[in-house]
Order: sequence, then C-alpha cells, then structure tokens
Amino acid sequence: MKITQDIDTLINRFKKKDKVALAKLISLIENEPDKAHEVFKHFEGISHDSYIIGITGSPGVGKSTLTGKISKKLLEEGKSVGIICVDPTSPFSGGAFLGDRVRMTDISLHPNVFLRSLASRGYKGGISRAVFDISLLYEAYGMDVIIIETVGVGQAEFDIYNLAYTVVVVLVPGYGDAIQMQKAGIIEIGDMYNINKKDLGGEDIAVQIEMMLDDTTFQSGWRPPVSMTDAISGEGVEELIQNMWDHKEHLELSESINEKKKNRFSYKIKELISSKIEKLISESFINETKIKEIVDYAVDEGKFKIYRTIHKKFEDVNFEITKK
Ligand SMILES: Nc1nc2c(ncn2[C@@H]2O[C@H](COP(=O)(O)OP(=O)(O)O)[C@@H](O)[C@H]2O)c(=O)[nH]1
Ligand SMILES: [Mg+2]
Repeated sequence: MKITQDIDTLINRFKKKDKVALAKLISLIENEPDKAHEVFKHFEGISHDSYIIGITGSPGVGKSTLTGKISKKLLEEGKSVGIICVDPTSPFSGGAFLGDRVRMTDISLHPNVFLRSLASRGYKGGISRAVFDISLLYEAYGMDVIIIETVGVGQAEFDIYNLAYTVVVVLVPGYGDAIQMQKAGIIEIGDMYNINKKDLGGEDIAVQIEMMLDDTTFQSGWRPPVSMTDAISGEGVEELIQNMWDHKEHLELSESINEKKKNRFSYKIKELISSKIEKLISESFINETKIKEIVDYAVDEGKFKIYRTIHKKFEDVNFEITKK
C-alpha cells in the first residue's frame, strides 16, 4: 500500500518533468522489476515516441565523449535527450558513472538531458531489461532522442541492434584496424560508421570501410555512410547527426521504422517470457527445503556424491508444459 502511494507521488512529479522523480523511478524499476507494471500503467495514455540511437564500439574509442557532443548539439536545437551508458567492462560499479559524468559535464546539468550509467553486471533480469525499461521511462518522460552507449556488438550482454533504430559503429585510427572491423561485425550491424579521433588520422580506415561497403549489396536500399569526428573539438559531429536524421528519414519513408519498433518489442517479449519461465522453474524446484535435503544427504554421504544426488533427486521429476 505504502509503495503504491509512493509510486503515485513519484508519477505526479515525473509528469511535471521532475528529474529527481525520473531518477527514483529508474532505481525502482531496476531494483524491483516486478513493480514495473505498477509504474507503466500510469503512462498507458501516452503515445509519445522517442527516436532511439545506439552508439557502439570498443572501450576507449570515444563513445561517451561523442555522446556528450551529440547531445549538446541536440539540446541547442531545443531537443531533449535521455542517455543510457552501458559499460559492463567497467570493473567498478559506479566507475563508469563518474567517468561519463566527467566527459559530459557540459551537458549533465541541462534541464532537458538525463544520463543513467549501468556500470556493473548483475542487474535483476539483466542489463538488456534495464536498458529497455529505462528507455521506456524516457519515452514516457517525453524525451525526443534516446542515446544508448554500449561496448562492442554481439558480444555485449544484449544486442543494441534489437533496441535502437539507428546504430552508429565507432572506430578509431591506428592499431588493429582489421581487428576492429571484425569485432564490430562491421557490415551487418552498423547503419553508419564513424571514425572518431580524426585528429590522430584515420583516413585509411575510412577508405577500407568504404571499400567493404562498396562490395556489399544492401537490400534495405540504405548504404551506410562513413563519417569522421574529433569528439573533443566537436569537428564532424554535425555531419554525423545529419547522417542519423537521413537514416531516420529512410526508415520512415520505407516504413521499416514500424518493423524496427515491432522488433524492439518482440525482443522484449521473448525476454520477459524467458525470465518468467526461469522464475517459475526456480520457484518450483529451488526451494530451501529441497536444497537442505540435498545438502544433508550430500554431507552425510560425502561431498563427491553431490552430482549423483542432484541427478537422483531430479530423476523422477516430470516436466509438464501446458500450452495456453
Ligand atoms: N585525441 C582524441 N581523443 C579523444 C577523442 N574522443 C575521445 N577522446 C579521448 O579518448 C578517451 C576515451 O574516451 P571515452 O569517451 O571515455 O571513450 P568510450 O570508452 O568509448 O566511452 C578519453 O580520454 C577521451 O578524452 C578524439 O576525437 N580525439
Ligand atoms: Mg563510455
């Protein structure tokens, strides 16, 4: 009862664009996924869509710096921006948070921007759930643009391609260009490629990417553009933003934006179903009494019997799956 009242108060403040309420709702949803429906039911009348952009690339290529610069430009155009930084490689919980804040000091105090960093692993229901739910909250808040910054592609804990409408792959000049491209799963994943740190060179990698793109046919009719930026000075950032809008327009004109939206939801639904199943199974089988029985048996009979014990205990369990 108390919690419902708290949620109601928070929602009222949230609807008045109170950033503290937004922060509290994010924490609530992160920590208590089962309460998410209590929150989202208040937004059922809202039809606002944010445009969702994914920025991905290896650690250190300048994604956060770039995100800061892109956001700054968008803010200058009067747009609001919700940022989610996912850096599971960050060894300290909160470490990425501080780092990203420092890189985004220019903008983090602006009333129309909000930044959330997810630095550590081990979110209840996983990082992709947290990212999806935070982006849903940003949409309810009325953000014009959502930027999801994430390390790597494919190997990440979730696939940015299923969550964003436009994916920017960021690369840097210098070492291991070929490896960078392989890692980026380059041709399949990016809607555009951006070589950052152009103050350090990078013409050669741009040419390599252009050549790879020339050898590829794009059934969608969209040929990913290649841009170069210096995220520190901001040089080239406008062109990159223009490429994003061009891609958005392409998706809208070809009506594939709806496919993207559907894809986002089917990804989410599959994830919700598997987490429900996981919960059901663990609740039915992993209860403390059962564990105690197994422990007692294993300890009495010897630790090397633990595998055989578990095997035995579950031997006569029959799974019955009912289709509904
Ligand atoms: N020379 C140069 N350094 C950059 C540029 N963009 C970012 N950096 C630096 O690269 C480092 C990593 O940047 P960061 O944005 O944290 O990268 P992320 O790990 O991809 O988010 C920081 O020291 C930045 O100051 C750039 O365009 N040129
Ligand atoms: Mg970063």
